[in-house]
Amino acid sequence: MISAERIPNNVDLHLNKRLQRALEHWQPQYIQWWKDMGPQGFQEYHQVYVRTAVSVDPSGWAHFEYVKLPEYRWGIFLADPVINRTIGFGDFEGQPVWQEVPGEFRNQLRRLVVTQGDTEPASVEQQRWLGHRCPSLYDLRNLFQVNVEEGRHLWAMVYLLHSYFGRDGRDEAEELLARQSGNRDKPRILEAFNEPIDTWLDFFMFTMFTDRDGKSQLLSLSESSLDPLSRTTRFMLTEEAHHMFVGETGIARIVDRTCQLMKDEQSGFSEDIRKLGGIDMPTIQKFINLWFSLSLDLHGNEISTNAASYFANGLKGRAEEAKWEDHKVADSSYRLETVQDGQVVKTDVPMRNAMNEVLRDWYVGDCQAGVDRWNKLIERHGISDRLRLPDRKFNRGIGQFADHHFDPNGRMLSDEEWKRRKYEWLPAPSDKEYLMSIMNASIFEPGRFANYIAPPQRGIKGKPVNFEYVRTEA
Ligand code: BYC
Repeated sequence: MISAERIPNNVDLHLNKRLQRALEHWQPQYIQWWKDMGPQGFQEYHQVYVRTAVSVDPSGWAHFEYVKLPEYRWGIFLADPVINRTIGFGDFEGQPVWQEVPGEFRNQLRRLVVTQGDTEPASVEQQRWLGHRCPSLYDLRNLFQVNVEEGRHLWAMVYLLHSYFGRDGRDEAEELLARQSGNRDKPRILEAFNEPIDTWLDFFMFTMFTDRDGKSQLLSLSESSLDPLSRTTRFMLTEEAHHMFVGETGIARIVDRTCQLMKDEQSGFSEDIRKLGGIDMPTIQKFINLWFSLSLDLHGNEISTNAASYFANGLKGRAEEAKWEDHKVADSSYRLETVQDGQVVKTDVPMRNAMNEVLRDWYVGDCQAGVDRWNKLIERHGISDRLRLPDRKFNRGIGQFADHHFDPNGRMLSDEEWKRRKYEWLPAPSDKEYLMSIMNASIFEPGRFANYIAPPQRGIKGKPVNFEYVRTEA
């Protein structure tokens, strides 16, 4: 049933017959998709202590209750309008923002909305088996919270498709449920969203690094001249923050536990940690290398005419556009690395063509701040190991470096050396096997945590750490 009660919203859904009709058709398909492709084994008999957004103000936002996952109330929210908002960058700077899609930019905008929308269900699909290996009820609940919010982000993009893109938009909304992560014939659009997320180390790295690409992209879309896109993505950013919290603190808790085990062992050698059932630092580093490099790819090619045209037309800006001085960026250039004749060289390109790289700069800085916080924790334990981000050229599948190999220091390697050494830097099948062996069962006892991860410092919404965050029905 399509009702404001079932679908919390601030878009006057009760008055909008066209949107109601479109959703009446789409929503049952969505629920079917959620049951088939969402969290496996936790749909029928489990209740999860989740937050549901019921309005955009902080009080409506912090509404917590036990919910059966398929009964979650996925809503449609736009951040409050900015009165007299004008276009903030590009060739139309200073003109009023658009409340409808201009015909000449319809294809480009649809493509951006579809690409953004495609990542949301993809991530739910990637994570659908993790519940069976959860390290605690607290973590299980966080996984499901992230999943239902990714579902809501899909709703946000489907709202835009249904409301602003007519028949094509309705077709695209259906396609978003038809593509599947990792499916050979109908894969998800962006590559990182076809990678398996088999272990909780992958999950925390994904929410740290890939959700942070979500943050960069949503920040840049929230600058858009298309006001409904800007307002929708502005509200999504508030949810994204929680996903990155789950990732960053998840890794911090693993690192914390690893440090404790290193001290208990008194040898201080990370290599001994596996004997104690923990996750050694070199393994943590390999997963950083993997998920950081995959997420760098998500920013697109370093030199991109798509990016230039998105910027010129005001469709997609830079993160925190207001902090820049020049919003037209018509004449400046940007110096970046490329490969020419087998050598890495610095090249100047028109700044508009380098907008993907400019956003990547913002992203790398934000990731580095998180890694610094992990290193402070290790330092507090008095341990000398340090984690780091690999060079941007390492393990790239998209862009200027995709046809070459580099080590994490950015040194170019021959194909032969890469093949021989790649598992020094990336997870090897044996690393995955080890992780699966310590994650082979779920821990459902409130307050208990798997041996490889420390408990969090506090629970959720003032509840204790040993609260029953997921319960089976009485
Ligand atoms: N994989 O000029 P180029 C999130 C394609 S994550 C596969 O380099 P452009 C979330 C590209 O489509 C944020 N293909 O790229 C996180 C193009 O194809 P065509 C998601 C790729 O267009 C966690 C060709 O290569 N949001 O929210 O400047 C959980 C050359 O294009 C990839 C967005 O992505 C790739 N990685 O930039 C849940 C925002 N990269 O035209 C959710 C919307 C490029 O030759 N998307 N290609 O067929 C965009 O702004 C842009 O599409 C991109 C690419 C930044 C992704």
